[in-house]
Amino acid sequence: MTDSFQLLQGGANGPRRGRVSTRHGEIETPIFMPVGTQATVKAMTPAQLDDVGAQIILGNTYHLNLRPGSELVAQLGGLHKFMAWPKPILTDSGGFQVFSLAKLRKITDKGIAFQSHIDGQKIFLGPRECFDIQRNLGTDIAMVLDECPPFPCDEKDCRAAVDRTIRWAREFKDIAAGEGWLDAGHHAFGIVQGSIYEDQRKECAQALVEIGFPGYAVGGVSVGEPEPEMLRQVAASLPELPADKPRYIMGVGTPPQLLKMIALGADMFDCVMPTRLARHANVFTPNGTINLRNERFKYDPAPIVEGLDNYTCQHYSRAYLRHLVMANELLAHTLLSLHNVHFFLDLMAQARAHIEANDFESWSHQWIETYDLGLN
Ligand code: PRF
Repeated sequence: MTDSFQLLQGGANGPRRGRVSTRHGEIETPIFMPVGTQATVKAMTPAQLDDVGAQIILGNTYHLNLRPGSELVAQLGGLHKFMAWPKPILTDSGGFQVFSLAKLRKITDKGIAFQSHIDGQKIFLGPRECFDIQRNLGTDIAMVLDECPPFPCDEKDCRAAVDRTIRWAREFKDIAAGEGWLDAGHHAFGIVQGSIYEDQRKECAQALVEIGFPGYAVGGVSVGEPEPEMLRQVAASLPELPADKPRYIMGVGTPPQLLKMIALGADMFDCVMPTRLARHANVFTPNGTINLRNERFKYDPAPIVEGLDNYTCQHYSRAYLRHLVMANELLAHTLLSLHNVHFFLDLMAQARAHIEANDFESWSHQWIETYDLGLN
């Protein structure tokens, strides 16, 4: 296994600067990863993603396996070529999506049997299937199959989910290592589960570290628990993970949550929030979100964010963007998604710069205060 993460600044706790090396290039951390579930970041072209500074995007094992199928993607040259995105791709393992989308699930120690939410087809996803799909896709960073318990979840059920998560992680690693896939420069990340039980999270993290992965994720957060609980679980999980490996918090979060987790030592994030909110006319500003359907933007000549260097803010008024939204024009999705994704990526670029300047804490405190005040 090649040395694929450089910790450039910081340590096991507190904000860190790092660099992840993959087969398709390097990623500067902390970083936000736009979500491209179905081999597309909704409403954006790869050229636009590149333009707003995306370094890595997410794909989904569950969706791409159902449609168009991972063998088809492999035959057409892999996911990077298929979707014309030449930079790094991370794929989620599918377990989490089975729980939120599929019908008639049955979990055993071997894996998850379920019915497709698209056509009812019966499918089985175990560590072997999960690996094969991600290998076919040609992903740079694969996620191990895990079981994310729902919130709330009692201690006993959580224990069973954690045990299976560790078991599947071990099997996944053995398969990936056995096939020379890790030696070829691909990554596989273990996922810490444990719901709100800090002792279980610690145990899970320690077991994963013993198995040994090129990176680790914290899963099972932002599943309906209050924010202080989420931060407590991230804070309980991260110190158990090696300082010299990247840490990814799955499926979060709001801009202030990202900054709070960076302060705890997190490196990578993904969330549908910027693209999903954009499709509902909600856009991000340093003073919180605004909804462009609001009448008060009807004659507003200002860009969404004054001086922000993205195509949308450089060319269009809130009044024009509001018009596109009200007329149900498709371009609204593209222009608003482009802005929101850029806003998240720009926030990460600012975070990296302030970590380097050793003033992350004061900057981030001030940033969050301004955002939460919401004086739009
Ligand atoms: N596991 C996986 N993917 C995920 C999650 C998880 O726990 C979450 C929870 N926030 C989002 N995506 N494999």
